[in-house]
This record gives sequence, C-alpha cells and structure tokens, in this order.
Amino acid sequence: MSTSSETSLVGIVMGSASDWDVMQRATSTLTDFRVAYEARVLSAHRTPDETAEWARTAEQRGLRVLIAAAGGAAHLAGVVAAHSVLPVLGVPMQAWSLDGLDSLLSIAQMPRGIPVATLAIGSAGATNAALLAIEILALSNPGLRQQLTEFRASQARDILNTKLE
Ligand code: RP5
Repeated sequence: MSTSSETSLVGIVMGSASDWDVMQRATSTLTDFRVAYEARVLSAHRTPDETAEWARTAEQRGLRVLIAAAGGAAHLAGVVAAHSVLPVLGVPMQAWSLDGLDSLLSIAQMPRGIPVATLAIGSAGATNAALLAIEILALSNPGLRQQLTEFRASQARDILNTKLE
C-alpha cells in the first residue's frame, strides 16, 4: 500500500498483519505530514528472501528511511539493516509474551557495525518512528522542518491549555 502516486520516501515493513493496528500510528503520522510511504508485511523468518530483496532494492525505489516493526524474536529490523545503508528505525511490538521486552531487546541489541535506531514498545514507538523519519527527511527539506516546528508548538499548546475538571 502507498499514500499516493508520489515517490514514497519512507518504507514501512512489519512482521505480521497483526502488527498493523499499532503501525497505523506511523502511517497516519506520515499522512498528517504529507510524506508518501509504502507499507508491507514481510517476515525475517517466514519470508526471508523477499525481506532481503525489499531491503536491497529500497534505495533504488527512492526510499530514504526504513521503519521495521516486529514482535517476539524480532529480527526484521536487523535483517533489513543488514541489506541496506539507509537509516533503519525499529519498532518493538508487544507480541504474545514478556510485554514486548523480548522484542525491544531483539531490536536494540544489534552487533557493532549494523545500527538500528530503536523506538519505544508499541504505539508510542510507532508514532515516534514516523516523526524521527520525518526529522531525518527534514534535514534536507525546509518545508518539512517548518511542519515539525508547528507540530511541536501545537502539541505544547494542547498540554498547556489542558483544563482539569
Ligand atoms: C512477529 O510475531 C510479528 O511481527 C508479530 O509481532 C508477532 C506475532 O505474529 P503472528 O503470529 O500474529 O503472525 O513475527
């Protein structure tokens, strides 16, 4: 799936369709910032060849940042990072046990030389992965940088205007 016919700049991959509910936080954030993305389900373990192919061809498809979400023995982000020099942001999913700590450690504990930037477990991580991808793109896109500045200001206003009953 993709937001529009524009060239996608962010590639999102997740280990299972069961991750999609959470990862829609990432796609809705990218949509809010009008950043085109592609999103797919691919598994480091269940579809290893297709995962490697997706990562190897990401840059030539025009992608600039990759987001990988998985749960359990969450090797997807690491495998994607092994096959691409694009920045890879990993989102740990809360899967069937250990409240997502298994996923967090699987994504964060990469060996020296192949980095994955690891976000928080679950929906906060999904939103922040998209925001971090936008921040990376904003390094060379003043319009996006302006949108980020406005987003931060609006977020601060919402908190400061909160009325408690
Ligand atoms: C991981 O295992 C997926 O990323 C998902 O978080 C978890 C459970 O997958 P399903 O059994 O629901 O397909 O590979």
